[in-house]
Amino acid sequence: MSEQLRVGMVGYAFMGAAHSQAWRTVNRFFDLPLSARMRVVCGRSPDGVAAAAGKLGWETHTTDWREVIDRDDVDLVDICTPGDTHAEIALAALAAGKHVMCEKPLANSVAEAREMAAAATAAQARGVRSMCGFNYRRVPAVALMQRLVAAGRIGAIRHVRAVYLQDWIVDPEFPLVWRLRKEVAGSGALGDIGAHIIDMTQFVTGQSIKSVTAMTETFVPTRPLPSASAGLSAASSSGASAARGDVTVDDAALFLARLDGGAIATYEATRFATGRKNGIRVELNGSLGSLVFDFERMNELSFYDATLPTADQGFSRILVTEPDHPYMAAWWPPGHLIGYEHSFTHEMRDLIEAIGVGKDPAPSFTDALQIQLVLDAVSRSAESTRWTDVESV
Ligand code: SOE
Repeated sequence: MSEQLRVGMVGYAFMGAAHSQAWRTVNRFFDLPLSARMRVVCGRSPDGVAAAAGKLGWETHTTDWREVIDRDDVDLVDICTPGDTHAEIALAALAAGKHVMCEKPLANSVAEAREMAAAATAAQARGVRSMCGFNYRRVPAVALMQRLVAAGRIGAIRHVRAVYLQDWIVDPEFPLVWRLRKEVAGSGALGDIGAHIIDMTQFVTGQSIKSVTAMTETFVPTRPLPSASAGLSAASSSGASAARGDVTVDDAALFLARLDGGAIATYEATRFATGRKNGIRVELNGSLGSLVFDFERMNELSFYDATLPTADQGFSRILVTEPDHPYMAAWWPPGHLIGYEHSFTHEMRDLIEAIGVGKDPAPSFTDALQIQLVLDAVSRSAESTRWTDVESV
């Protein structure tokens, strides 16, 4: 039995459940230097957190996140709360010498993200590791895309085309949940889902966004206030009251970008793409070929190899289920598919591996700060209607 990595998690809603299944599963499929132990889960509602502990598999529970950090039997703090609490919890955890896993986006502002990145860098000297949770880069097909680009298989990248499309707030009577309030979520579609495609495209291309020109839109400016029963992420318009409040974030964010390796890019993140539930698509066009990832077919990667004889050319579908595909050797025999939740298991795999061997996991808080700087440039550009440079880390 390997040494333990004792985890305390703060937050137990959607992301908390996703992380919990990853912590539960990871050592059962991957051989790792440390074995995750789910010591304590924290949430604000005493009944809610007690129920979540039982359902998700945590040994104990508490309503006080400071207790999670103070406990001697917690080595890592996993932050799955809304963005307005990330900085305070992460900074306290790092100061206490705990490793930190923090859900994306890292923070609600550049100032907070800078402070978190500086604290994480300082903590590295004490062997304390931290990582930001951009799970989609751990989908095997996305990791394979990165590998093929790095191997030069599509040559010099000219175009990057990325969309993240949802439709869960198309109904104007959908309540004003926390994701629609700037003071809690930081931004709307931009930070929540735009951040994912920023991370995915920078990860697969190895290029960073250096300047943007953007527009954002809020189609429904007021919404019914949620009733107490609506929860943090009410899934429907039931549970709303008659009183309305202001939506203070973007419903959609679109931008053009220049990357530092010469590629030009388009990005679209929206919660108003009616019929698109969680549609993520990333396409790269290079001098030697193209690659396309579509989350609705997440076990596949499309590859157009322009170096083949003309008669043999065409988009081919790689089924990413072979043992020599990223992460796949740990799962099922070839041809057996995996799902959304596996991306989180892979995230914890990489985190545990890094902590166990004493290296820094990626994306680091500094990597996540750079994404925050892109989000900030997009917001500034949408306001000024001008091309805007991304500040340097
Ligand atoms: C809500 O838009 C959300 O849960 C995001 O917060 C996640 O990061 C995304 O993967 C799915 O949608």
